[in-house]
Amino acid sequence: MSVTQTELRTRFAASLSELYGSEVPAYNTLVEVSQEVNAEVLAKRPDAERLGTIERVTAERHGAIRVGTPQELAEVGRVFGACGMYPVGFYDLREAAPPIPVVSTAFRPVDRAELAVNPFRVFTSMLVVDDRRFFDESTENDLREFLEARRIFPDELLGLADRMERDGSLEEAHADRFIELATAAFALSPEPVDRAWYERLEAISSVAADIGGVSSTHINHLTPRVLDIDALYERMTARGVEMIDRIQGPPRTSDDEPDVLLRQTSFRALAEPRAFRESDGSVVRDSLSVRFGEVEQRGVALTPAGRELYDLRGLDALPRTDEALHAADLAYYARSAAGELQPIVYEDFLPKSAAGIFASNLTGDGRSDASQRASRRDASWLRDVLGRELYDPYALYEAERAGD
Ligand code: OOG
Ligand code: NI
Repeated sequence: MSVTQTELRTRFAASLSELYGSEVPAYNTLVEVSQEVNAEVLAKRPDAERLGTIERVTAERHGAIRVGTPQELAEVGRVFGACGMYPVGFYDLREAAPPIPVVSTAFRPVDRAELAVNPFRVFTSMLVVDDRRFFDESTENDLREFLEARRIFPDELLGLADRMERDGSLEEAHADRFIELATAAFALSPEPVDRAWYERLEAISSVAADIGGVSSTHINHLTPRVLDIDALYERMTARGVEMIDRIQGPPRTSDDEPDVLLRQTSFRALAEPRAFRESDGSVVRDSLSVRFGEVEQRGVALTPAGRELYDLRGLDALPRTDEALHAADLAYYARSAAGELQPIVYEDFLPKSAAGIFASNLTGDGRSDASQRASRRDASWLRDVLGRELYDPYALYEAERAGD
């Protein structure tokens, strides 16, 4: 028996979910409460599945990972490529408030049918070590040296990934091995963290320390999808889980109005035990708070015009029915065989919310100097680094609307 890319993605998402649940038990609570809320919405609202079947929504996760070098990013592209997940969109979080020294993309399936079977996606950020607004020359050099000395993905894993992309299938034993190695690559490392180095980076940016201060990478969060994020927020709070102070993204709409884009919230980063190496060489147990539990609710994708209106004037500027959103070309809809409007779900991310989620889980705003030289990073740079096509989210929504 051989394993397809779709099947590999499904197994990889499940395996990461198991790993993350074993590392961050509060994540299991989040998944449990999400499923509770989803079952209730399904029982109560006849249109509960208009943005995806309950099977899809129940399996749906997005992960977030952070890497340090173009080479690591290209390798991430190969590992996810094996799972039928391709880079979509370019996000520059250096422009966010507060600024974060990373640029990002999201790896995800790009076909509707693939998304329907398993919509796993991973928001992937790369540290920009040569951006002088954050890192002076000596920190840049030290970061480069540290990052270039580490290997996140073993050659065996990359070899299996390439074989899967080339052949479109893997033998069962190879697929098992791929899952084992890929999951291990994202586990929290027991390797002691060099305290002085970590703290030097942390003073600049906690995200820089999380990426460049440790010798491996890890999933930062794994996010289930919920059909009523306000209900979830209340229920988590009632269970005694400390949530960040708000839900990011557009405000709640009433039950008969379409949900748009993406709403997200999270429970606060938890103190996790980590080993540290002190300057005298001794190793001590301490903790770091960098990983948190996020949850999301998805709505209809907006067109560029709809998005501009939303970014400038907020949700109130948009009409409140599918028909009006469609007629004004502000959101994407397909037509069912019966001629009904079917919302095309937003499959991507919102940089403002991403920055908000980053910020509410950071220990401090860090330090940056806007008068210093920025380094150029854009979609074409990202495409070159990845050595593969970088999809434009709007082009994907357009094609879907057109029925391509
Ligand atoms: C990524 C933050 C972005 C989201 O859902 O917007 C993100 C990170 O924390 O590394 O995951
Ligand atoms: Ni996230």
